[in-house]
Amino acid sequence: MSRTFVMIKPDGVKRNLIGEIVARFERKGFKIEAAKLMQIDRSLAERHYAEHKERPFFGDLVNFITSGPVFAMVLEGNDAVQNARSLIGKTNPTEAAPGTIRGDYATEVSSNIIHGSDSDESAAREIKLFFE
Ligand code: 3AN
Repeated sequence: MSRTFVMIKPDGVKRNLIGEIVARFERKGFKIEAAKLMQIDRSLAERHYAEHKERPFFGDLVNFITSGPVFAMVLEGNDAVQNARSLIGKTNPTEAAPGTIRGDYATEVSSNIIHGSDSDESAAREIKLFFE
């Protein structure tokens, strides 16, 4: 068993998709270890997205993720990082397969509904950032 960090972004919360999305993870077999609705401040946003600091979309990304509440979760399951990313789908919703969360609910990369850690190291870092 391992853990991953998953966060429903402000667009997903505004569209009332929390229940729908949580249900998909539960049906897949994940256990919810922790969860909270919270407002991200700029300092936390900049630390969370530190790896994208030099990218042209960094400012928009920080503005977007701080634009309203997010729903942050720690999920536990087999190969948690990879299994969660399979449910989430590709970063660009245009390329995300139907049946995935981004494939079913999003149309553009700048508001793609949900975040999931991309490695065990990122998961540990992000869980610490949001839940300690
Ligand atoms: P993922 O969230 O699938 O791991 P990353 O880590 O490459 O994808 O990107 C982090 C976030 O940055 C994405 N969830 C998306 O919201 C945003 N993003 C990535 N690429 C772009 C882009 N070309 N234009 C705007 N936003 C982007």
